[in-house]
Amino acid sequence: MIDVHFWTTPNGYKILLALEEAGAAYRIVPVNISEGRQFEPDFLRISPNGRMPAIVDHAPADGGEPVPVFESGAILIYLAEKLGGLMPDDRRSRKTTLEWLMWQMGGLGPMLGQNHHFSHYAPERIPYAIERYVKETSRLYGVLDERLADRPFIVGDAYGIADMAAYP
Ligand SMILES: N[C@@H](CCC(=O)N[C@@H](CS)C(=O)NCC(=O)O)C(=O)O
Repeated sequence: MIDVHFWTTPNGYKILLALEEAGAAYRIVPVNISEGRQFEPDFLRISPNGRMPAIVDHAPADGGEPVPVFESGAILIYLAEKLGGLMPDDRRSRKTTLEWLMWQMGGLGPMLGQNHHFSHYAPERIPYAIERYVKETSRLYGVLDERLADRPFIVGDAYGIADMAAYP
């Protein structure tokens, strides 16, 4: 059984997409981030950065102690390696999957996060920040559009963890 420490955010949904796609058994452990549950000591032992999602694999492949994993990209790779079928096996396609997963983790996710923050939640309106992140969001969407112009999925012809990271 895999515990998914989850709240209803794009990073959280990445993990549910992977588990559902693989048909894996999992249990949701809610982490209500608007109540600050991500800073509770029990959760910080699993996810030291105080952010969800995180998982705990209670049946790891080596039969040892439960395995905690934090950071959605690391969780997707862990699940792909454990469950199979979520990432291509050949080295070249695997390399491409990791490139696009890192692109999402380092670019698309954080930049859209900043965009939404400055456009919708910031206590004061800062035109420079709004313009910067709206422009960067637009550029990143352009990169993704270009990538998907002639293929159904980000890597090859199979739905995989790069798509699961980018979609939410
Ligand atoms: N790089 C992290 C980002 C996780 C993240 O930002 N999680 C947000 C929700 S989507 C969170 O826990 N926010 C709580 C807070 O900001 O205190 C990942 O991909 O797992």
